[in-house]
Amino acid sequence: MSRKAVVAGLSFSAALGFLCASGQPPPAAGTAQQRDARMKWWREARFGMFVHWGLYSGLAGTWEGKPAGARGGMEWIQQRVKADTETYAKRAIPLFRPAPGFAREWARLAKQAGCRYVVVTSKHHEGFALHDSKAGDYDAGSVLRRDLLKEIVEALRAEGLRVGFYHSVIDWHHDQYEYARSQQLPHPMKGRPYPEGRRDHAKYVEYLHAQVNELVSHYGPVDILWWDYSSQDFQGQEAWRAFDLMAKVRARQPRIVMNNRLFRIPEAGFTGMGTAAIAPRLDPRYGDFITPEQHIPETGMPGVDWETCMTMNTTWGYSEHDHQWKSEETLIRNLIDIASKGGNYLLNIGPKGDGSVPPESVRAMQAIGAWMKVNGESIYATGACPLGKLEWGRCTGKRLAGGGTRLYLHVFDWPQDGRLALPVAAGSRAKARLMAGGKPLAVTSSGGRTSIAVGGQAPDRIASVVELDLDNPLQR
Ligand code: FHN
Repeated sequence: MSRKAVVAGLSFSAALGFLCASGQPPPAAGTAQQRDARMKWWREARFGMFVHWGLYSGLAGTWEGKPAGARGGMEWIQQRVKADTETYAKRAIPLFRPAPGFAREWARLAKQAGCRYVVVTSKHHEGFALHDSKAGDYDAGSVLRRDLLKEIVEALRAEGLRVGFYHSVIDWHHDQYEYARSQQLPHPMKGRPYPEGRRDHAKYVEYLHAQVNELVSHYGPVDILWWDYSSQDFQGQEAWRAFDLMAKVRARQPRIVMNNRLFRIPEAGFTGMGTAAIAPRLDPRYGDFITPEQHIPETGMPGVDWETCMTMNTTWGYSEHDHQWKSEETLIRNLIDIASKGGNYLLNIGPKGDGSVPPESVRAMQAIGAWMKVNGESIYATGACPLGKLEWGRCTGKRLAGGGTRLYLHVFDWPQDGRLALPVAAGSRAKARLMAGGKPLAVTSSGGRTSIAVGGQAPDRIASVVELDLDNPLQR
């Protein structure tokens, strides 16, 4: 453990002192109005790009010439092969060779896809940091003499994208991280004695706080901190001094949005350890949004901000063996389904060791972008569908000036008879049009049901959008 790490850590802690001596959750950061103001851009954004990129990307799911697995997270390859950090680093570092300009390719792709924000792994579980850190020596600055995170942030801002850092609190490199304190969190050395004989987790937590301080102090305005992840048996203030960490981050970045993964309790939106173990609740003292992973909740969660994160194949980090790509139809309909339930979609790419993006991911993001170019207004700044379940597709909505409602009807299954049925009375002055091209459509309403004459031909094979303006708030 280098001396500079302790010094860096202490200066950050001293700046704000010890905030939660009792370990009790501090009061929520700000009023509900202040939180709504902070969250406004995030709630309107609806669509972000996740990027998993680290030393594992150069290994590409291969270890000693063989696939380390056919599916699932290859960013976990160190744990899958049970490699100690020295062995892992020796094999992985020579394969991690970011090409000049890699970050501009990511930023252009995210923009082209219609993403409003990008969340990049500043450090994943392997412990290798992408920034030039003074708190340790397992980082891009120390190893590659580059600040890769600076290159990424500059490229994202050049495209007008919001910047998010995914930061792993789990660390498979640090020699003070006490992996034996959790039976549920993964570690390549789990079950084996500490190589050093004993460890002092408090020193790891100082290092964690020091590196996070670097991230929120030296890279300009940071829009999102995406923590990852805690367990029921090791979480929060005990594991990470979580309340202090959040308070320090908010002190440096008052407008930042943070997720719920410094904790793993029901009040923070978790019912257990599985990625689907989500509770539709969140006390703002534990974060700003909850994080369903690799699945879309059945229904929306009124009053709870949520974001589904998802891979395009089955792995977050790049694997040359994983060809189980989701179709463009699935990805576009996922985005629509999530928006119709009032959530955000954080869709992942896993660039290779040189930073290049797998062509399958490029094609998928470009297809989403082509759909969003025509129909993005039906996703951005919309709210959950007020109509309940619809057999033919989904819907999103927004309030119109003057008190009316605009519904965006996303038709997956185009009606054979050319008439789109809605289980609601649209009112006599309702107006409808096709989003693609703007062709006006006839609307008839009777007995609490509405029919829109959409014609025989669907404008889009994946999802066609019909815009329906109602003079007043929806009559159910
Ligand atoms: O273990 C990580 C995993 O590698 C990946 O980063 C996902 C993304 O949400 N988070 C953890 C699993 O929940």
